[in-house]
Amino acid sequence: MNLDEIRSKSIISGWFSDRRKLTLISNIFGIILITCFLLGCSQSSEIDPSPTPTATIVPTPLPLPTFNVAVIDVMIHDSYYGETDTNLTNPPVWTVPANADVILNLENQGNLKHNWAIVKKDAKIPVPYQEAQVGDILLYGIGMVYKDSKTTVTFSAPEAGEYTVICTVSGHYPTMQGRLVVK
Ligand SMILES: [Cu+2]
Repeated sequence: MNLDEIRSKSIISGWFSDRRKLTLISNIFGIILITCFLLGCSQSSEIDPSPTPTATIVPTPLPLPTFNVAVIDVMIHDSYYGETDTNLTNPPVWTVPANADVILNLENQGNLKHNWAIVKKDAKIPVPYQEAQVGDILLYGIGMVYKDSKTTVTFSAPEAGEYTVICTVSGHYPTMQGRLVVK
């Protein structure tokens, strides 16, 4: 056996040896791949399709706007407020909160014109009251409500206290009156 034969034999045996190593490595790699695939499949089947959120967002409620509205409904007849002609001795009382926005609904079921006016506190009301005297003693007054008509007006409640309300049509006060109580 010459030198070249020895050299080629050792190369061939080395090549066979490398082939075995490669086969062994590829077998191990294949087993690892199959194991990973199986594990991956079994794990993926355990994934919850609807995961529970870890944090709950609680919305902060916005502050609600505050309203201070009062409604007064007044039925008007000739010539008194309410259902009975007893305003002089038993005037109707309408009560509203202080600082309220008052919605005043007036319905005239009479045949004459009437109105609804708040007299200033402690003002002296002439008896009988004449329409031309409108002005000085009045804190707030509406226009006329004519027969078979309705009107709605709004005003801000005056400061706390009790006020006399009159109809300013000549001769209707004192038989046509009421009280506005603000508290
Ligand atoms: Cu009147």
